[in-house]
Amino acid sequence: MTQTRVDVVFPCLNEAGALPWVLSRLPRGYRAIVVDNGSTDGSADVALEYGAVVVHEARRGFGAAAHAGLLHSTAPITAFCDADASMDPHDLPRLVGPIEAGTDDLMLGRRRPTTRGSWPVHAQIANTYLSWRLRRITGVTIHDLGPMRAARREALLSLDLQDRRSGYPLEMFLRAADARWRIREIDTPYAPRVGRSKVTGTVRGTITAIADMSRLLRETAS
Ligand SMILES: Nc1nc2c(ncn2[C@@H]2O[C@H](COP(=O)(O)OP(=O)(O)O)[C@@H](O)[C@H]2O)c(=O)[nH]1
Ligand SMILES: [Mg+2]
Repeated sequence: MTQTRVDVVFPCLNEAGALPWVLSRLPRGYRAIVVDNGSTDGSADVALEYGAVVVHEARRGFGAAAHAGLLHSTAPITAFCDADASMDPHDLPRLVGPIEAGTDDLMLGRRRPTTRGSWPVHAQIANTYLSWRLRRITGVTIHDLGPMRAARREALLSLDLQDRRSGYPLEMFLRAADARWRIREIDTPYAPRVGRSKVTGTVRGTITAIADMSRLLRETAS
């Protein structure tokens, strides 16, 4: 049996249509941990069928799911990826390589839309503005705060992340920058998702994301 070098956490809320493609594209030595947040479309069964470990998280929220996945991971490196087929797990080794080599501590995938429909314009503008603020606050050169990431599991746990909603990716970045981690982003293709968006494609999701991130930024600035 191949040893698991990397656990890949997939927060999942009703992604049954996307999971077969996503899970069949995991590189060898990578194990999928699908964190199901009460899906009603059979996502958990599909995930099991495609060989993933399934974790059930009762508490709703992207951060609750992502963190539950981190707590369940056991491999030296934990990666994160959306379960909506917008990002390709084949790209993960380019993020994981520098972590395994010890040349970087947190690798981020900068989303590069493959077609015009990949990314709602309001989300792109919000991300560009957020990244500009983060460059000013932290001095780290980033242009996107995307969901595809990789870092060492124990290092991630030591950040003691508290957010359990949409601020989780931002809090991870801020705590890591604060701890003087070597943070680097590389380009990753971003395709139109399969199925319906839960966050930036909905008014409610967008408002929650802005509220969560603004609070974290206020706390950091003060
Ligand atoms: N477990 C869990 N996953 C979520 C939740 N909200 C979104 N997701 C998942 O997080 C990922 C990103 O959400 P998505 O709807 O694609 O957001 P978008 O990319 O901003 O449109 C997807 O894999 C979703 O299934 C949630 O509340 N709980
Ligand atoms: Mg998405």
